[in-house]
Amino acid sequence: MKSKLAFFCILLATGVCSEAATATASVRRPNIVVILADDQGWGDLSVNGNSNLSTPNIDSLARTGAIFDRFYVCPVCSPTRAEFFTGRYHPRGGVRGVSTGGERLDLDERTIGDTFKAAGYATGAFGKWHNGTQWPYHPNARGFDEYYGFTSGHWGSYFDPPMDHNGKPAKGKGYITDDLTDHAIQFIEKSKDRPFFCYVPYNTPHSPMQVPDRFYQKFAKADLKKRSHDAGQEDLDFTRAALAMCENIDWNVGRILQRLDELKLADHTIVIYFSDNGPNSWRWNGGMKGRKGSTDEGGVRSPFLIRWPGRIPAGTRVPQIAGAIDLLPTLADLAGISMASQKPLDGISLTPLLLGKPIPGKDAFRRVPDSSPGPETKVRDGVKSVPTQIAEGASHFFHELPVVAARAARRTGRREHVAPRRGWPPLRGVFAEERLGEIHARCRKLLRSLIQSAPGHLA
Ligand SMILES: [Ca+2]
Repeated sequence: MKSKLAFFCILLATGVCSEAATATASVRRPNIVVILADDQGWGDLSVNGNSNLSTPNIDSLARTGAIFDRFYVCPVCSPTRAEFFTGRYHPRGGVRGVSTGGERLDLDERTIGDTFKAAGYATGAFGKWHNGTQWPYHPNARGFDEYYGFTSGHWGSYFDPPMDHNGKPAKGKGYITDDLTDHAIQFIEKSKDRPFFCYVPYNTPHSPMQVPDRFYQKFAKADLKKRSHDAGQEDLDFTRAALAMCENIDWNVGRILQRLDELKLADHTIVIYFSDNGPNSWRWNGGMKGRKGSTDEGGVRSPFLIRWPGRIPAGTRVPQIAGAIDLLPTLADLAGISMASQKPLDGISLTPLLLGKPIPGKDAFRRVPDSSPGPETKVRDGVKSVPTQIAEGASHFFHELPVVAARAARRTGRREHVAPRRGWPPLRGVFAEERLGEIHARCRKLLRSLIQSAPGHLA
């Protein structure tokens, strides 16, 4: 009897083991490739209507996956990257600018690299980092096993430049985006037998406007049909170089997609493409007001394309508003993994939109880092949900809070002043901290009261 029981147990155990093995095999996580351009505007792609250039490889992501009409990022580099990394508005993580330490992401924040690394992914980043240079802000300390690129906000030369390879000096080879792509492809090749997260933050068409001749030749004397809505402000030579750099990016995106095909990884890989802010010059951008550095539409609206063959229906067009804060929750959701951070998120998973289902009230909240409140502060679309979010505890919106609170009060017909008209900002020193706390407490109290008394306005 004992031997029969033992035999049964062995069979059971074997069955359980094989089931577990099957389950493991069947739930293989998708690979992720995130390609981020630097200073490329919404209008710098042929898929968005720019007939000055041709970007067939990037455009193909829309044809074989989804394209978003209204995807929002920040007006400048580091804040967008911080929001992509954390799924949280950039001030929460201490990112308030692009230099003098304002670009550093607080060390108690966990990045998207941390999340995917904790889930067993091989993680690599290849390009411009711009969220802190020295350890422990270095990419290798923020969830990325491998890093090749430069950690500052811009670089002086794009041909054979000095580079950082896992914290050690290295010599770049050839044109920088080609070199970054070579390293990204090598990472994909060596990681192909396990799930990988490959982040490719290109540093073009950010200045200096250097591009290989073979890409520039097409534009050197080109008669550009699509011009900035204010043609007098456009520097055509700058535009020509930017367009050539965008075609170079497209060529490199094509190399990545082709290698995924050759390795038979395309069907198991989610590919994302977006930019970190609006265009870095006046050039055609769909007639939108504003450019890089501005919270106007042209400064913060980015291309966004995502492909996952067989999962996201080909040719999907998403009209709803979305932003870089949504990418961490979206990718974690699509991959079926948990997030490394327990901090509250500002972004939400876009999975329902990608699968053709609507999601309720979505907002985007944008400001220029280090700017004063007032005309620069923009709250679009789901404006209703922003006061709720702030009332519930976001404490970093120092300057915006009184603006948002007063605006919310006006919408419900109440005239309330929550901050002094003069002396705000700046408030400095210990006294200022006390005043900030007092003012914020008043704002939160007002917002909570508005939410309770007028839920239709502030749901
Ligand atoms: Ca940028």
